[in-house]
Amino acid sequence: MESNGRAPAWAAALIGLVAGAVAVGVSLPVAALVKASAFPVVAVGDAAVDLAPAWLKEWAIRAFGENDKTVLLVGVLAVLAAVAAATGALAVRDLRYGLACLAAFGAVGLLAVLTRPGAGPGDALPTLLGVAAGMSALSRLLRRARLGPPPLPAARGGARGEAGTAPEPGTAPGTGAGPEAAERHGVPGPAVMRAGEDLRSFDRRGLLTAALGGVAVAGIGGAAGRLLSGGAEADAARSGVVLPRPAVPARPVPAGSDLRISGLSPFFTPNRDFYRVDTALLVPRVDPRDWTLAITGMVDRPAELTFADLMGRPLVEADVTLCCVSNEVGGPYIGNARWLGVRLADVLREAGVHAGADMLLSTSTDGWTCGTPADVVLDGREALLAVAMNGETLPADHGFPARLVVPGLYGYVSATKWVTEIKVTRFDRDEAYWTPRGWSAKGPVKTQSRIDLPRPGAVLPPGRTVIAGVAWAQHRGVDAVEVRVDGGPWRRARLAEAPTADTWRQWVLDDWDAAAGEHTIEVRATDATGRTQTAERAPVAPDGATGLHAVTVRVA
Ligand SMILES: Nc1nc2c(c(=O)[nH]1)N[C@H]1C(S)=C(S)[C@@H](COP(=O)(O)O)O[C@H]1N2
Ligand SMILES: [Mo]
Repeated sequence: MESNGRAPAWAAALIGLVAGAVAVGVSLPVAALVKASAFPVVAVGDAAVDLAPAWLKEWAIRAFGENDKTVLLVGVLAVLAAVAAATGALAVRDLRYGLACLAAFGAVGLLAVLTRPGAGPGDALPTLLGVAAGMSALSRLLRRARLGPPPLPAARGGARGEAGTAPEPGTAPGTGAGPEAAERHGVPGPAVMRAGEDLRSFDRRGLLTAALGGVAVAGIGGAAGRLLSGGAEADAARSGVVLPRPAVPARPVPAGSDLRISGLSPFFTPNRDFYRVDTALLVPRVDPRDWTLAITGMVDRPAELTFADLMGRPLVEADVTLCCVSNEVGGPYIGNARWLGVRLADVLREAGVHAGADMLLSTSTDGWTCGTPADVVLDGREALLAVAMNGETLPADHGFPARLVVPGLYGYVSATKWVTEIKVTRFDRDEAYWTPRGWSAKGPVKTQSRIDLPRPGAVLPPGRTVIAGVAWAQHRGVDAVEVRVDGGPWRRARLAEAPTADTWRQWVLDDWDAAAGEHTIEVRATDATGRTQTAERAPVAPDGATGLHAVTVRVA
């Protein structure tokens, strides 16, 4: 026991942290039962993603790459922990301050949860129960540490708060305002005073055992949350999917599409290496048995497709290179895959698209939306509702149970993952997620090329050196790639084959005779419409970066 009831700083912080952990731990299983997006911690993170200005998001993507979400979640948890510790510090002064702090934080969580797309009043439950549990834990911890309101000498078993202290949740109001309480606000007798002082001296052991109890509650809550979330069931259902054979197999990949040069991006990007870009803080894990896709809006026959419906239809295979509008010149957010799925145009034609409709507004389980030009999807290209990627059931990261893939458009206007609705509409009536955030409503892919070899900053031996990379102009096709060194003449690289105009093409120049010194290598592509990519630099926003990829190396 320590002296005179003053709490050491660590005890205050511990009390706050454990109370916070109990709040989070209790809200988790409730959210698992209600819905994942009703978990306030993630809702606050999601809201932060949606509210963050475009420049901040671009900075985060540039600074943290695909780890940006982990960084954000860690950030949210760090803020939570700091607030929890502060709550503890306030609570040891006066329980009411601590409770107010928890309530304020609960209000932030509620606001985030209730403003998520598709939120209902029931979504408040995880936050409310979590905050109530946190409040209860806070007062319990204080009491066990003998830092809280002292129990009344007359009523040891049922320790009550001082008059005016917020009642502990779960107790009948009024019990603390009896005659004893009134007495304690008068001039208390010496015996009462002594008893109170004794009880208020810090009980370290009491706090630690209570803290262990709180941690156990939080841990059990977290484990129950995992069990109840159904993520495991969704994963199991995904593993159980048997992919049908394609009714229309992909065009054969010509020999020589993959030059198999070590360090050069392979023609097909393995799923584990495929870039991931989305706004989802936690990857949605959708059980295909609960999933449906609604075709709504300007159609004669609105429809609803189940996963079994999709799998029962003739499936088409197509090789398509997907890239992100946020990809800087030379950046990594591009990959090529073999997709298997239903032709989106068939589904739309069955529904009967109205004349005058020019936009497909697709929505994912997490509320993200995407606007795709209808004419592009209907012009005969292999626009798919994909269920598989590179011979594997769509990975959860890439949109299981189904996603859209449209050759020739950046992902933000075409590639909705975890898609649940396609509304046929008009660009002058509807707006997709990124449009009010500073990105163009339409996003055709710009002709681009990238140097994979040599690596920037490489130190190379003098002599013959391989320069190689990829170039893309989806749905137009790449016709030529040229390379120059130190601003010299442009030289034609050798282009690898490609099955269609919808994928990237590898290229190589293998006779550069590197002399000692520093050299800058640049590349440019020309697409099948005869247009050469511009050297003029443009940032990624609003509709994709331009400029030439340049790599500087040292030969020594
Ligand atoms: N549901 C959902 N789908 C989405 C996004 C998203 O944020 N949410 N981002 C899009 C963007 S910007 C891109 S570039 C592609 C990336 O697909 P990938 O992660 O499978 O590579 O997904 C698209 N589909
Ligand atoms: Mo993107």
